[in-house]
Amino acid sequence: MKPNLITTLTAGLVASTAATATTLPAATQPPQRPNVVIFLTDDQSWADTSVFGSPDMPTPNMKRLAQNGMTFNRAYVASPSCAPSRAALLTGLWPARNGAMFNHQYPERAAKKWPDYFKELGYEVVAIGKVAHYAQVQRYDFDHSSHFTYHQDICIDEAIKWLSARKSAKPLCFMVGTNWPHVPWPKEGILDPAKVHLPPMLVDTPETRNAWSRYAAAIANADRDLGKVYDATRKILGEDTFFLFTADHGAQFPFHKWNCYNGGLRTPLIVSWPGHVAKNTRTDALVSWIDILPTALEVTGATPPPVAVKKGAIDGRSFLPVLRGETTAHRDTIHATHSGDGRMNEYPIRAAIEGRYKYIRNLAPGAEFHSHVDMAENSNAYWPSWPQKAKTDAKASATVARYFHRPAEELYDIEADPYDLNNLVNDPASAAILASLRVKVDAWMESIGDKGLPTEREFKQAKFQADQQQNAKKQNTKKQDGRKQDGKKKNAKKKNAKKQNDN
Ligand SMILES: [Ca+2]
Repeated sequence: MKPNLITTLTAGLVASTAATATTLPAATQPPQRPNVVIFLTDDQSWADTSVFGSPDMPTPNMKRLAQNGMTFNRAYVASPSCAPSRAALLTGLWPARNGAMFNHQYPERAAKKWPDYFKELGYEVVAIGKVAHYAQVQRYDFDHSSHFTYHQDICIDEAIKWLSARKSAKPLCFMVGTNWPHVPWPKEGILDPAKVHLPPMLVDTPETRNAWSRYAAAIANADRDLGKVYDATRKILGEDTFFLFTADHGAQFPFHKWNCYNGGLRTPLIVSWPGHVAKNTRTDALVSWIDILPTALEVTGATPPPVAVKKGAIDGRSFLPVLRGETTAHRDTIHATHSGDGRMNEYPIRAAIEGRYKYIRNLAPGAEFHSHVDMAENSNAYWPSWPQKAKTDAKASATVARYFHRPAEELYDIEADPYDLNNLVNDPASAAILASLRVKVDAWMESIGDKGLPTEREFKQAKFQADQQQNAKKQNTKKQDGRKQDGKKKNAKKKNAKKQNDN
């Protein structure tokens, strides 16, 4: 069944197109393209699921999904913050090529996007919950999108309601995103703070332990949501459903989100597709979030766009052969980029991962690193406990210093050092791989027209202008609403006066 999938589906499509004018009896209906379900969690680091051995994070549904499909040990997002990560997923293009490099930035209108591809194939394409960056989803032209505002946590039940009531006979591409485990985490944690297992790059304080316990509660919510959507889609759409779960980037802890360390870039990715993907398997194939769109397209029987830096081509490559067990390798090298939001967080980074190594280039190493973690008041109650402990504790002091000040280059053996603690840039034994990855990052940046800091400035300017237009639009709408309200008040006054006169 496996090797002939595409032929079968393509033949099915041709027959299906020819059959649309004259409806065939049910028994002779050609096979439909498979339904595709993409489920996203928000701000979940790769390590924070029992699938990757976490002793703290209760994720029975993620584990159940892993038992029914393939888990990727080396999956990475293209950028460690919401908007650029999701824009890369939804376009198959690197951030510098799709227009969304900064957080909260929207990809260019001209860029072909996920719904465009699937509509061309006859799919109904739907996004419920946080799929793009919140309300940005409205500009992606899905057939239906809803419940995408900040922590609109009813989105999962609403997605299932929508699916249960669906009447369309079209194949469905159903994208559902929970806002969990994004902050604000539940007020009550679910772990005993004394017994939590903090990752080694965090400063161990009672406040951090409490935050970790609350993050675990948020992870439990994300896992519950995954379970609901997984069960409902299998029940309603049937077993021949391609189901992919992943997270947009890591958690809101230092050295996680907004960083190119593993806590930010490396992501859980699990795919189940009964009859096509072997159960309970793991792969070391190196894959990127930009590869998910072409993979999903190939799953439908379509030929994904070519991989090239030109119009009509994308950067992502399908990893369907890995899923079918035809190969164990995908990419040799993966890249990633981070810019920031230009407000609380701006720290341009480029990165490459190859084999067991990760190379990070900080484009402005003289600048201090900041993020919501240390800048946003009240959102991270644990942060003040870090500089406080640093006053008397050498390890905490080194961690806090490392948080604010980064060297120009970093190199990690991520197999031996998955938490990116030991920078090998000055290690003579790593000189060859360092030189090689430097060249690869240069070549990659050049190939996509990324000039480093000048490109950062261009994107920031574009974001600034787009923000201004958006604000002007909001102000206008407010004024118009105000005028309408004034008009209503005047009318009501007139009516009232008339009433009183009538009396
Ligand atoms: Ca996110």
